[in-house]
Amino acid sequence: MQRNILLICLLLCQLSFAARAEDGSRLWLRQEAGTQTDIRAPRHSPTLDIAVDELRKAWQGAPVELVLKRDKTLKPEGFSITEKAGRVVISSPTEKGVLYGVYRLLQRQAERLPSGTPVTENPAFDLRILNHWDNLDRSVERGYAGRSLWNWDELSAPSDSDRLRYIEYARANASIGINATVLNNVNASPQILATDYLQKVKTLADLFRPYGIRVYLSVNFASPMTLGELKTADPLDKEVVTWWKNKAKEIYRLIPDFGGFLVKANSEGQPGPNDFGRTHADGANMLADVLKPYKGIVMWRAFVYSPNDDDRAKQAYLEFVPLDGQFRDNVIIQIKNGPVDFQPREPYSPLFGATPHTDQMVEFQITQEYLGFANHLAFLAPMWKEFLEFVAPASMRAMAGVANIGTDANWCGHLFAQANWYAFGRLAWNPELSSADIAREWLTQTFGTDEALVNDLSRMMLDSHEAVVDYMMPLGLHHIFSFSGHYGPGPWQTMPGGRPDWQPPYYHRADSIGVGFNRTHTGSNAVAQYPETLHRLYDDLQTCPEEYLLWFHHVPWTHLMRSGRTLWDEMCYHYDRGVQQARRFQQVWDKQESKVDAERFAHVQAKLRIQTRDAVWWKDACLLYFHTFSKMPIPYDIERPIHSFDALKRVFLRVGNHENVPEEMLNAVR
Ligand code: BDP
Repeated sequence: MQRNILLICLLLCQLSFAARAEDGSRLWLRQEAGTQTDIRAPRHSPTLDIAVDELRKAWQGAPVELVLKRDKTLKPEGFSITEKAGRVVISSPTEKGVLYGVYRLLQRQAERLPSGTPVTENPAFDLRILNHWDNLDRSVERGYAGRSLWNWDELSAPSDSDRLRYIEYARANASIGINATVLNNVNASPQILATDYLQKVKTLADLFRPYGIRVYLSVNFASPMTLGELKTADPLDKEVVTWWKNKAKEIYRLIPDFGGFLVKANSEGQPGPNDFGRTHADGANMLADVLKPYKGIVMWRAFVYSPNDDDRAKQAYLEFVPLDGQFRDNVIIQIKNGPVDFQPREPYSPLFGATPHTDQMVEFQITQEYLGFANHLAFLAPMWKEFLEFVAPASMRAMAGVANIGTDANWCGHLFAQANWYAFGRLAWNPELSSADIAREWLTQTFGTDEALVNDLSRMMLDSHEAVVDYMMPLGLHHIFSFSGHYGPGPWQTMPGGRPDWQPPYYHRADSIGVGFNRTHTGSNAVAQYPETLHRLYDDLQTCPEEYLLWFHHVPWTHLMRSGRTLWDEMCYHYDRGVQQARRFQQVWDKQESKVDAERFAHVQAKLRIQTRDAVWWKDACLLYFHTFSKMPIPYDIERPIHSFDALKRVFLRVGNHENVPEEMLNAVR
């Protein structure tokens, strides 16, 4: 512990030094030096020592007293900040709560908010958890910010620089209220449960604990076979149960506050209880029983679909609703926000609210798998808030976010992608916050309080998600990415003999009549999975909100939209608007040149150039392709295509089947 405190001091010194390299590594934690006022804590402990250090380092106001006190109005991790007799008092029933209070005080200082205003806060969710999709070879599935933070080879004895990075990670999370992390990919290697890896996991758990962060693991359901050499992983087999029990014992001996397991089962080739003729409930309950004595939980993912059934969007619901009531109380069903897969825009998944006897949690994707990777600026708070308009936070037990963090100096690849990590933490703490509040908080902490800068950039952030939807998949279009990485457009791509639900035409269904997936009562009837009022609203072409139109309906090209335009024209205008927005973001950013340090300025400027080029690529590809069906002209008042359709189609052929190759793809069309 002594060593950790030393390291923390080293970290704080380094940070105050860092004014210096403006590489984005300091995230939103860029406070000026504190004024060394009197800070009092009730005792020494790893967590309270951090709280005191943070204040010593950055607090510039009145003396502070940290108080541990039960209070009927506060949840265990809640806190209050008041001012009494010239002292700021931060009070909470727990040390974690005190630490959260300290970070809030410092955040308010950075925003220049009045220090005298009393603040009382309780987290909306007890569990606010990041999901890392990190592999043991340090690759990151859908990761666009370098390699995995976890240097597994050296985790038994991490170098000082690795330790610092782990501590900074924990600190950043604590500063926004994240209190849990799943370290490894849901496509889990069984190896993570091997004894040598558990020792490494313990190293991280020990470093994160003072920051109030508990560690969880993704587990491979077949681990008893691959790791334990059993003949089966059948959840009802006695030997299998004993294997898991022993594993749990081993884990908790090393990590007494271990949080539990995240499981992707019978999905995209992962093993699961169905392989042994058992249900998802059988599988989840077996693990839940094993973890129960230690107060551990199971987060069981609902992301399941198979190629044989009719409509992929219906499948999670069909699988899980009949199992409602069969799950143990320490199982939470983890459901992606939309029914298909983290698309730029999806209606909410109708599974939410459909299992009243089973706990549910939402899984958001912070990493931008379908939103331009770390190249495009897309502030995701508005997208998550859209989901929260339909699903009441109180109906869920937790919020999970697929992390966008890696070894890049700026952690997230794109400086503005930090805002998505930030927004996830803030919304998991308080889903009532508006996207504008969150943008403003992040901007002032990241770039300072210049009013014009904050206004300009906040507008840009708030418009950015819609812009991406516009130039990629407006009006309810979805999953029309090229196969090779979910980055560029590929609505034309087919793979003879391949799974239809892995091919774009399955989703857009364009033909000479129109475009869109008929999910109404005359089609797959996915609409019937929604509560009655929404069911009726979505089922009717006249009342279906236009942002979901082609999600639910196959619509004639000549259909008249609310604007009075045909569907075809409307689609063209959306694509064009997306491009124009991207161009506008460049202007807005360039205007800040004198207000932002050169390094961060140039970084964002370069990213915005890529984004605009990509937006044009998307617009040209989709309009030229859909034109082959509509045969209608692109309205003459919008930008003409600058690429030929043939050249755009060749991009895929040249790039082949690689992941993460945006630069090559771009070069091919430049
Ligand atoms: C999809 C990703 C894939 C993930 C899968 C999941 O393309 O890499 O493994 O989701 O969530 O979006 O399990």
